[in-house]
Amino acid sequence: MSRGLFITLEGGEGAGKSTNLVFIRQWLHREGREVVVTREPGGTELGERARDILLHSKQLHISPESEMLLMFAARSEHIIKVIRPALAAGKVVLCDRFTDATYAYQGGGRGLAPERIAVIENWVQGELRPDLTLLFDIPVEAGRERAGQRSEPDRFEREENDFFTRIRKTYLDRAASEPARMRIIDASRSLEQVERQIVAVLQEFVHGQ
Ligand code: T5A
Repeated sequence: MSRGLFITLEGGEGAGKSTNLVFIRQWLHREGREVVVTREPGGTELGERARDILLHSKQLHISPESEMLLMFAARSEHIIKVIRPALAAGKVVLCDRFTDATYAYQGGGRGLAPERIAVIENWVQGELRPDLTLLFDIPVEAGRERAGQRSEPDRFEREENDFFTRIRKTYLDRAASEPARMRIIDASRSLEQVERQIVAVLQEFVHGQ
């Protein structure tokens, strides 16, 4: 049986995570891997309900602390019911956002100290960390323009550019401090060029296992 692999996709708004998730799933399938595609917040019934509160309760003021704890409550359920069982069965878990998003959004964006996030991370996740994280990086304005061409903005998408600039910086700082796990994809390029970068990283990673 293959070893389970935990791959996460991260990045600011409109960076192209959801678009490229399909491409990555297909690539892994061709490599003969069974893939579980999931997302955060979400991935379980509780997680999807928490997602609804977090993204769509536009009139509700949620403190940064409560926002972080709700993300981790959803994550705890997700880890117990979806992520750990799939990894134990030798599958690849491909997750649209995970804890790097908490450091970026609740840490960088909302101003919570990373040390406080780390306490909850260790408590909820134990030793579980992604094996590989693809960080889709794009300048804030360009990402927001792409995202804005779609539907009504959610609770996060209503924030100012400064909020997203801090998020981008936090992501890039984390990638610089963990270059083996977190690989930066230049998401401002054409879809074809983005796919080429993804394949280069996946080939190196999957064939290196
Ligand atoms: N959150 C999440 C936290 O605050 N803390 C946490 O701990 C977690 C887990 C989740 C929100 O929750 C927050 C972060 C988020 O605000 P989400 O829907 O998962 O929300 O995340 P979003 O970033 O809002 O998702 P988006 O759909 O906006 O971004 P994507 O998935 O990165 O972008 P995508 O693929 O939908 O692409 C956007 C548009 O660009 C086009 C696509 O066709 C699409 O129209 N596009 C391109 N166009 C040209 N060239 C390319 N290379 C393109 N790639 C994509």
